[in-house]
Amino acid sequence: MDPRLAAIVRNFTVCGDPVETVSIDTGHINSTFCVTCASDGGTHRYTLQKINKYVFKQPEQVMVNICAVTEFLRRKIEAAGGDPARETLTVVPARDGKSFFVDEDGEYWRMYLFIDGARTYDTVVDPQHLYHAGAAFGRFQTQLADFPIATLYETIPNFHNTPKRFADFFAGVEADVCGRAAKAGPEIAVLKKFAPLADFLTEKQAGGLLPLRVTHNDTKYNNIMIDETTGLGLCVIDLDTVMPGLAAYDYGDAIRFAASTAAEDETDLSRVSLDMDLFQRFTAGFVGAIDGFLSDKEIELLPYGALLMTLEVGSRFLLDYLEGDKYFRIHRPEHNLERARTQLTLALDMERRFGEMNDFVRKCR
Ligand code: GN1
Ligand code: MG
Repeated sequence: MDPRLAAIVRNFTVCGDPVETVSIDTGHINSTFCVTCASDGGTHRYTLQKINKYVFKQPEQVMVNICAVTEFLRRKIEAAGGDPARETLTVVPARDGKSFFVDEDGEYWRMYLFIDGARTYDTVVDPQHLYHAGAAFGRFQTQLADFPIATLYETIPNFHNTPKRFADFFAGVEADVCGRAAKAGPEIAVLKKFAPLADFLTEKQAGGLLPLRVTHNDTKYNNIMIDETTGLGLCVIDLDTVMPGLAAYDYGDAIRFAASTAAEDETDLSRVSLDMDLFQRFTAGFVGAIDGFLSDKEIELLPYGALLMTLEVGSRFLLDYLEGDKYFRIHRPEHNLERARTQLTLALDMERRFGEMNDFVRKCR
């Protein structure tokens, strides 16, 4: 047991004393550990996270959002006869009553109850999970439909402001601070080709055609816990970026990650395309859960969310590569370039299949 981590754990209102920590390495941003504490009554598990301060400049605001959203969801789940301890995250307060602990280096830590009998997946092992994941992300939006949206902090300003992301990207290409742009010629060309589309949804939001909803904004497949017994989408996790946003972007971010035929960092690009079976399963689950809540226009434009989120994330990976890999955690030197390549390959495939995507969304109504 790492003594430094044990000391951090003891600052939270855990049951017993920490005996084991296991690092969970899947996210690109925060550092996450599963902690086991032992007491006379048995063992208790928790999820401990160090919040990445480079990414989240105001960790306290992140925690205000998370406490408010999980409290709100808890009441909704209870009213529906569900189990709030498993169907939403439960923040374990620090001993001083705060929702986080700041260590002597100024690092912010937070803790959740560990949810037993459920797990996340980085890749799809059972295609049926996709329907349930779609339903769970759709339900998440509907459960938060009457959340007081104006009380939410914008934890990362302009997080899904796609035209700004594109503008920042092209400014980064121009600056080329690490001299890496020459390595990314074809990828830069793809983003140039799609640049006129960048404001397609944000413009409609500004014009009043699309409303802002309380959205998750990071709907990767590994941010949903699947119940090991039922195979249903149990709990939506990673709530750092719950903010006002577009429904289509939550849908689209999930599609770009889960309905790809390959991992986000696959290096053999011939293996990267849109898996229409997985696309259809997720879409059916999502549209089934939000039908009657989202407007016809919001549903009609969902495929644009998939294409634009794929391009946006591609531009972010590539910009981070150009700027020296400061944002996304990397595991090999050109990891962000490789990630960008999969996203842009996938975007080109979505462009080819756009008609099919639209037809299927229409059929789900
Ligand atoms: C990051 O934290 P994680 O790994 O779930 C990122 C998302 C990207 C994603 C790409 C706060 O998500 O926006 O889509 O990587 N989160 C943040 O894999 O920037
Ligand atoms: Mg995240």
